Amino acid sequence: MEKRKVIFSGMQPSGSLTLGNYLGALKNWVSLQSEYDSYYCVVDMHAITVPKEPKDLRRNTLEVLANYIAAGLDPEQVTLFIQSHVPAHAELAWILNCFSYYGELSRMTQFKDKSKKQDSNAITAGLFTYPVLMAADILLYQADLVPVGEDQRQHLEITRDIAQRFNNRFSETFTVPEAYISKDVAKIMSLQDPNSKMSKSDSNENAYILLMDKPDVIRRKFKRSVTDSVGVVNYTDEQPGIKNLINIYSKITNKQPEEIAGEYQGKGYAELKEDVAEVVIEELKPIQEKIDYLLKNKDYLEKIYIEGAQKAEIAAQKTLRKVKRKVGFISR
Ligand code: AQP
Repeated sequence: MEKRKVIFSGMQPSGSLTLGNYLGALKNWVSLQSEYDSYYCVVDMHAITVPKEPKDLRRNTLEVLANYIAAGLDPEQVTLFIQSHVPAHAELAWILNCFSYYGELSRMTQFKDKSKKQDSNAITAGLFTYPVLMAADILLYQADLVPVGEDQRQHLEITRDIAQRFNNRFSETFTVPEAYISKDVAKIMSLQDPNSKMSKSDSNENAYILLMDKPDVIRRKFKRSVTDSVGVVNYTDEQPGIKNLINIYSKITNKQPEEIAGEYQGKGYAELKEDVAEVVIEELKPIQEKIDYLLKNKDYLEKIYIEGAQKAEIAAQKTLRKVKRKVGFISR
């Protein structure tokens, strides 16, 4: 029997998941789960690269796991686990740090964006080497495909570079992974600044919709979303706020963006905002019911992440042993 291809991806519990995380990545994960051997991780070690309250991290970690399952990931089919439960991630990251360069890490857009938001004395080495930890996450499982949003493309490129460099220096060790980015609308933008992406760690909570937001909150956030003064609904880069609303509508209803724009000719922005809010509320309703249920059943979540880590550990150790041998570490 032909070996199934491997998928790895993860999200940071740097907050609760947003509509951007869901439409840009999680929905894809769900649609791929039956075809691939899949590992989906809650990357808590990435979440401490910027300051994070321990109690929030604990809460968000379980929330993200619950969000994964509620959105449709089936723990019977995929391996769901928490990154810090599999120490091989940290071990491989250290080794790969020694095969990654200051120059290439300095060029990472996410590092530049996130470090701008911190006091320069508060930018951690962890934030700088974040892409190396991400490379370790992916390469440990010999992933063929990594389903992510468009914003992560650059991190996937550096992962491929590091893998190729290691393979060339020693011998074939890592599978060189491909990014799997859904072709239609891979990036959802902030509702307050449609030129930057929607992020769960945005300091302005009106900038994002959380999967757990109540209907009234969703309506209010869309109502306040930043648009423009043109006054006509067009699907164009000149009107990024309106374009983003249409993209959200399109991603959920599967209607073409141009068709949606056509339906709003002669109508105001308020109507578009209200309708987008309603389709989002409908889409999230069954997910929210499931999240509520899961968060009240912590024993079940615990069972999932313990079993998931046991399975992940086996695959991760296999790669790590090979890597350690190749770099010249003595086994005990
Ligand atoms: N706005 C977005 N549109 C499309 N896809 C998105 N993703 C994130 N934001 C959008 C995708 O979701 C996954 C989550 O990745 P992550 O949690 O590891 O980090 P991130 O990309 O940095 O996500 P956030 O929400 O912006 O987190 P913070 O605020 O902590 O930085 C990835 O697949 C990403 O592409």
